[in-house]
Amino acid sequence: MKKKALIFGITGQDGSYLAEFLLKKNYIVHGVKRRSSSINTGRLDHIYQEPHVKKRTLILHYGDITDSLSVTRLIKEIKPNEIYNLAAQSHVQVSFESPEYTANADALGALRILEAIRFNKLEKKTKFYQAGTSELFGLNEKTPQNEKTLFHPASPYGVAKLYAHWITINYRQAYNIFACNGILFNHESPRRGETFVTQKIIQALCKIKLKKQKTLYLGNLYSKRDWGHAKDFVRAMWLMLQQKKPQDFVISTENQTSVKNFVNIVAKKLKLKIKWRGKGINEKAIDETGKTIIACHTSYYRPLEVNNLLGDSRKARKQLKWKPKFNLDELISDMISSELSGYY
Ligand code: NAP
Ligand code: G4F
Repeated sequence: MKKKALIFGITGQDGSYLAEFLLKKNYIVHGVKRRSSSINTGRLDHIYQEPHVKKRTLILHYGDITDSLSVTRLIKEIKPNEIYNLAAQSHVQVSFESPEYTANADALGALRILEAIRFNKLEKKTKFYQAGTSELFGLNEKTPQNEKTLFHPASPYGVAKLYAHWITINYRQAYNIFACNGILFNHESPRRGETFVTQKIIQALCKIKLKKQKTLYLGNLYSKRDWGHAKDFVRAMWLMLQQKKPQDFVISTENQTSVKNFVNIVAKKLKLKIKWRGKGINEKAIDETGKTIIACHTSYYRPLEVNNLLGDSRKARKQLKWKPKFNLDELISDMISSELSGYY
């Protein structure tokens, strides 16, 4: 019998790669998509064209993680072997603008799924993956950060994810549900949303190179992130649910770069010669002709910033036998070539 997986957040970056990964492993994949006024399955549509994806192996359902009835009904009907909760309002800056919605989706969303597993008496059958985040470390700048590092979230997003982290542990301990938290550091890809900084930089610098855009506006250039490739990270999610006992794992590349250095690498790959001038909000990059092609703008600064994220993923490397296949250079090349070819 084929295993059944249910992915909340299947239309997102990770959801689409995870769906592909599980289909290749011969799963029947069910996914939850939200009703939206324009089509939101762009990251999935190509899957139906692939020869190994037979009819009825990728099945999409309407639902919403903020709607207990739809969550409970879908879990009751599908009775999945594995549930991946990737659904979230996943933008840190937006969480300062929509804190209550972020809490509802990102914190209570996890609770709704766990409670539905229990309510439908699926504790022994259904394994649960919760999409945790390095944002949990927040203001705790002691690096590298691992499973034992103290959490100090620094945004409504981080605080909501902290609840989801602990409710996952609580249901594991109280009801013996096979429930795992992945504490994933930043991961990107050609499918990354356009308002996250890596994709924003790559898309803008490609357009500037092609003379289709004049200036890229950014916020804090000095925050440091441990950026990996989403394809590597979804493999780790699946591995966590294949272990003998449920545990929590940090997933990271163990390499760190600043936003400014990320810009420099992309510019170099695109053969855009830039020179940095000024400081703080007045810092900018000019091209060979002296034109400003990158500038800072107050609207991209956050009320509170997470400056320093660098993961120590030794536990995952040892127990899951996981390690990333992409390094930063390969990630950036993949994103640039997809952007220039107009295909992801
Ligand atoms: P993403 O591209 O923003 O995808 C989020 C997904 O959640 C989308 O499918 C979105 O649907 C869905 N969603 C949002 N609100 C929902 C709701 N109320 N009901 C149902 N679905 C909803 O995020 P991602 O980068 O793939 O990340 C996946 C998960 O990992 C998220 O939980 C994120 O917080 C977490 N995470 C991400 C990273 C990272 O660096 N990428 C690192 C650590 C943790 P629409 O397509 O309709 O918007
Ligand atoms: O790309 P970002 O928006 O990602 P951030 O805030 O690190 O969050 C991402 O990673 C988390 C894992 O640690 C996930 F949980 C979360 O869901 C999301 O996927 O920003 C990265 C850094 C920040 O320090 C930000 O202040 O880039 C800085 N930045 C500078 N200028 C900018 C910009 N970020 C954005 N989005 N846009 C800018 O113009």
